[in-house]
Amino acid sequence: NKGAKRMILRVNLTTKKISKEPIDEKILDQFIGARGLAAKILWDEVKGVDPLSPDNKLIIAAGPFNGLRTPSGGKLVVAAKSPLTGGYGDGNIGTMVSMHLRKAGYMAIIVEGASDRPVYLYVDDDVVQIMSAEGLWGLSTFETEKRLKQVHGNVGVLSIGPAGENLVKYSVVISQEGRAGGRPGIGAVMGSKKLKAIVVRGTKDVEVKDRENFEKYTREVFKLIPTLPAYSFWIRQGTMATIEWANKNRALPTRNFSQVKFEYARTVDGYAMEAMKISRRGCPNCNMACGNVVLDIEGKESELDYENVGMLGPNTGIAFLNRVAHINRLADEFGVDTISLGAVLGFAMEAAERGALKEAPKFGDYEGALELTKKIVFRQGETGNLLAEGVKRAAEQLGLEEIAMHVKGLEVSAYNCYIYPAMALAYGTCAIGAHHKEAWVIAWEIGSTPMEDSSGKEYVMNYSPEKAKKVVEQQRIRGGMFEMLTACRLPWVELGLDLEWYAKILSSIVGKNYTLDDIYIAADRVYSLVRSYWVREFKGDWDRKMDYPPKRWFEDGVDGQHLDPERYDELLSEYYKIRGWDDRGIPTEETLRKLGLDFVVEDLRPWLK
Ligand code: PTT
Ligand code: SF4
Repeated sequence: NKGAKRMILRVNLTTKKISKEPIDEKILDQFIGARGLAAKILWDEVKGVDPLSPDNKLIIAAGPFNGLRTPSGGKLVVAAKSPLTGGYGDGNIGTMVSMHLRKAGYMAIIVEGASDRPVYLYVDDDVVQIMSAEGLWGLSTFETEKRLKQVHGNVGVLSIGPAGENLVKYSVVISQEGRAGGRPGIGAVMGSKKLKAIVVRGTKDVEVKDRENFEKYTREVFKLIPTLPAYSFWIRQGTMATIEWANKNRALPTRNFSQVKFEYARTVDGYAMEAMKISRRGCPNCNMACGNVVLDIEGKESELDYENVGMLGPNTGIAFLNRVAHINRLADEFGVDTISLGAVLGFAMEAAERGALKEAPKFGDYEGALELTKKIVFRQGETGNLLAEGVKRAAEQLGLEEIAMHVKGLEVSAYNCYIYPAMALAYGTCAIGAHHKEAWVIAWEIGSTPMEDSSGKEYVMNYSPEKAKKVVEQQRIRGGMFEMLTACRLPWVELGLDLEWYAKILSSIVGKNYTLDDIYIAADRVYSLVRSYWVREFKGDWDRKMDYPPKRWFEDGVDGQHLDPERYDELLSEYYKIRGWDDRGIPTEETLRKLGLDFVVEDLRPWLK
């Protein structure tokens, strides 16, 4: 097959203009791909706009690992200015689109403007068309993908469901009935453009500069993965093993994070899942597939992960996996983020308990949670409409900020951090708001840092500067390397695959020698660019409090223990120092120039010290 080019595909849904632009190779040198590319495009092109207006842009960005048979390299970044947070927003999704996009000859798609009628984008190698989606609007993501595959055959599909159509601020993009991406409302950005789906077929060969070494390294890694010691348990439980672990370590979000252990954890943990499991699914090119499929209470398939279950189960007080699995399946069909949905439901339940919200169920009320989920997705009534805005806005309106579990507007994922300052810092400084994806330091924090026992209390952890260092270190790998390549980080996180493999494979693809340190410098560049984006979009309203975890972790507690605000603040200063950011968390001019981000300086000038 002909070689695939590396173009940017630009589609304007207002004017219907479609154009293809060669990618600037210097940008790939500096930013490697995917998240790096998306951050650069957003910086250059999306400035000061309303995230749900036609001026926002949806970026679908691939990296050098995509389109090739790279280990667990079937991931893709979806990004935009976030309607949930108002800052940089992206997500990572396992999908065949990652393969097809590169094989069709594109590194990224930029969708701008907005259509006045529902449409989908169809990319078939060089042929690109905007097609009517009148008959698809209102359908679930599963039905949408099924119909599009009936029409177009062997393609990759990204789609939104009713949540994205109704502009639910935490709606996501779904692919392959159980893969989701774009927690900060990337689904709503598609909805605002009346873009129901993106369908891609690519048939060309993606260039590899050093084919011999590429084949050698990837063959070795694929062979190595099933031999790693953690593999056999991983394919049994996948991320679901974390329920038991988080419960034991007092980190399980329970009843809107007010508790750290769930008395019914056994009914929703990895063993409960194993008893119900009917099959395993995965992302493209993965030989350690972790998508555990069970049947829900209605006998329908549902693919479970730790975050989904932790947030829709313990955090809402709902026991029994078949019920949690049903809400999880609905979330995928509707295209709404399970983490934020679980956080919103838990918040609403506590608000009801406090008498601030009338139409909300009690903790543990499965039927009530189901009904409320539908109200949110379809924005029915005052309560549904309010909760569709996310925890931050709902809490502001109800005067309940002390129980609102979010950072920068993005709901906290499933780690409860009253006694875990490093993990709290990871949430505080994550590039998109409270997500564990950038630095999952809690396992390290529990396993390898000394307990502080001066008060005689067993569970108080320390605030050593090592923790800030560890957060940055993990951000470089997880939020940096894996998001730029794009490849799944789980072979490394869960099985301990040596990171050197990634540098070797990358070098063989691009024909330039990359060390891990080279990749980490690019990661630092992306972090400072993304931080600059937040500062620019928030204008004068930026300060270090934006990097604080939720208030609740400073106030309530585990056996009376909670985070200490002063010591957290010191840890944050340490983090800023390592990053080369000033005491407000803004990159200094020196840091920007050192990282080759000179183009940022003028825009950021009003806020530079
Ligand atoms: C990710 C976030 C996560 S992180 C989970 S479960 W996790 C939730 N999954 C959702 C879902 O499912 N349905 C839904 N409607 N909403 C959901 N929201 C939540 O989204 C996912 C895996 C997992 S399972 C994790 S940790 C790893 N994440 C990776 C990442 O971020 N980057 C990377 N390079 N590799 C990763 N590997 C793992 O991928 P967001 P997926 Mg995801 C159904 O989307 O926005 O990044 O938030 O992609 O293909 O579903 O794989 O215990
Ligand atoms: Fe996808 Fe799981 Fe494989 Fe990662 S380990 S690529 S999330 S199936």
